[in-house]
Amino acid sequence: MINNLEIAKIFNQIADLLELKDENIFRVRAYRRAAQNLEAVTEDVSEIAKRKELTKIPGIGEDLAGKITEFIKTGKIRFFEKLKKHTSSIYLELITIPGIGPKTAEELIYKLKIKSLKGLEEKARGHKLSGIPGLGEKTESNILKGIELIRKGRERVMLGTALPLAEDITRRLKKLPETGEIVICGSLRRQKETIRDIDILVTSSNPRKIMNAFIGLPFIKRVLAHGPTKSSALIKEDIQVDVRVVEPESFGAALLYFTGSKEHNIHLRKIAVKKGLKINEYGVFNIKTKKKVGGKTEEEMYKTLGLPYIPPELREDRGEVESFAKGARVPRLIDLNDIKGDYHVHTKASDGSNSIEDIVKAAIAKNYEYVVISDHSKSLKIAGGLSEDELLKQIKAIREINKRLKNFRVLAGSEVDILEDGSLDYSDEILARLDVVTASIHTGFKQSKEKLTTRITRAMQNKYVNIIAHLSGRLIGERDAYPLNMDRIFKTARETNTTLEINAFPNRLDLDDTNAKRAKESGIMMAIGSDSHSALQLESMKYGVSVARRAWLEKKDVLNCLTADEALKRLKKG
Ligand code: DGT
Ligand code: CA
Ligand code: ZN
Repeated sequence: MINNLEIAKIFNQIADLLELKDENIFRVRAYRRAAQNLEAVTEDVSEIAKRKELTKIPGIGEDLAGKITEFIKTGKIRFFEKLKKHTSSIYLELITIPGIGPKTAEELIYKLKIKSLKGLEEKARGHKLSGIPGLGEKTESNILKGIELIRKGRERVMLGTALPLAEDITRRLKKLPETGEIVICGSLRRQKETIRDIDILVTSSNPRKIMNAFIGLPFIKRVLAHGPTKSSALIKEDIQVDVRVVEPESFGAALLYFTGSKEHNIHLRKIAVKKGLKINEYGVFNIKTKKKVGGKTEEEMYKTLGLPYIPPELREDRGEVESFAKGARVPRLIDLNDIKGDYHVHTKASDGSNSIEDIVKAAIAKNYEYVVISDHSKSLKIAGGLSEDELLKQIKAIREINKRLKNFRVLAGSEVDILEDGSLDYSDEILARLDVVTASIHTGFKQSKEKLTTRITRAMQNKYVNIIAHLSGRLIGERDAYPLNMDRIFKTARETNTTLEINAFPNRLDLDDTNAKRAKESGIMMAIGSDSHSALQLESMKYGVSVARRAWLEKKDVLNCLTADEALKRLKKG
């Protein structure tokens, strides 16, 4: 499945590069449309290619079909490689900075002779960017922030990027007869929103075989260390992967150690010492007798410390150790199987690529019972927002589709823009006809904390608004959260019975884990929305579930775990 998304990404990058070269706008659009349509295809393109049916995908003609075939065969598209070579790397780097477009990048390179991010940073600090059209003092500080974000982004990758790669590696290593247990550890097992490196733990009768197989994987770019039981390598996405083989007798101890977090482990070690025990990656030992008293399983490790099993997502030393040591109940965290519906899906009526019927099919395949269609509202023109008429037509179409469906329901929703003054993009009269009204901010991020907070609380006070989507507006590695008075937001959400969304799109994850936990503690329900723009993206639900788990959420906290009828009842206002 990686193929489709990988190729879509390259097509988008080709579009960017062509745009830089002032290429024919239709050609640019053709690549973008092809990319979006590829993302919407639920079957692996290599399967479609085998049947010679690539040109049946909308927007894919002979030329693009050829490029897809080339990628499947060689892992590369020569046209793309050539384009990249002929575009200077500083150019490519500059346009990734938020606020710098192609024209500004050109000016920076030719007028100011910027040759590196570092050079740009120095000039911005020294206020030397004025004189470049479109670049004032405010932009200088934005550029500095942008550079900082990009630096951070390079050190850490998103969960949604790292997880499929790690799963691909473990899937391949699992095929070896010498592999016993194999588990992804570290921050990835704790499902943190970003990850620095991939840690994998294996038990095996033949460690060397595992090591050789690992460093021989096709996507390994550079081997950093190759030992008898531990190897490290960079994969082609420039992420470091560490694989360790341990004895089955120490597997639990190693799992605990390499899952972390480091802070959680340090806390456990202190508890151990108080009990006359010592723990490390090999097991639990009695300090006096030096005898090993446990280490085969994680459960056993926790038990010897007088603790119940603590799920990896809670191991952040945010109070879990104290609380469970005192006998508090370990929450029964939700998991993907508990999800009965998706609260945030776009269709081709606005900026998505699939029809309602396509989405329904994909949702049924996921065993969902319902899905909320929530296209953009009229003001959001760049995202194809629906006019009142179009929305009313869509609601009617949804009612018709429901007549034909058994055991599945489409709920008519909308992602209504919260305008700059906190009013909504549709009248109450229109909103009243929807099953679920989700409101969110897409413009005017630069308002003050006070203004933004009031804008959102005003939206919550509307009696038709059920959910606030992507509350903070952050885009991981791209845009920070805008400032909000969270106490006021939570208080108003509670008072108005407004649900907060956990947006599951991999670069949003908004609410994040800490805010979702605080929302729960404030008595607020949460709804997970994949924010899908294609049927394939319904997959992102799992990343929303990760956030929910890290926020200690149980079924009772999450709307998706209710049936449609139960959820609609809970969403009622007043
Ligand atoms: P990351 O990679 O920054 O996203 O986060 P982690 O948690 O995966 O950190 P990493 O890869 O440095 O180490 C993996 C685990 O190994 C970590 O969660 C806990 C354990 N570990 C690493 N260094 C230490 C240490 O100095 N002390 C203890 N107790 N544990 C450590
Ligand atoms: Ca790690
Ligand atoms: Zn949105």
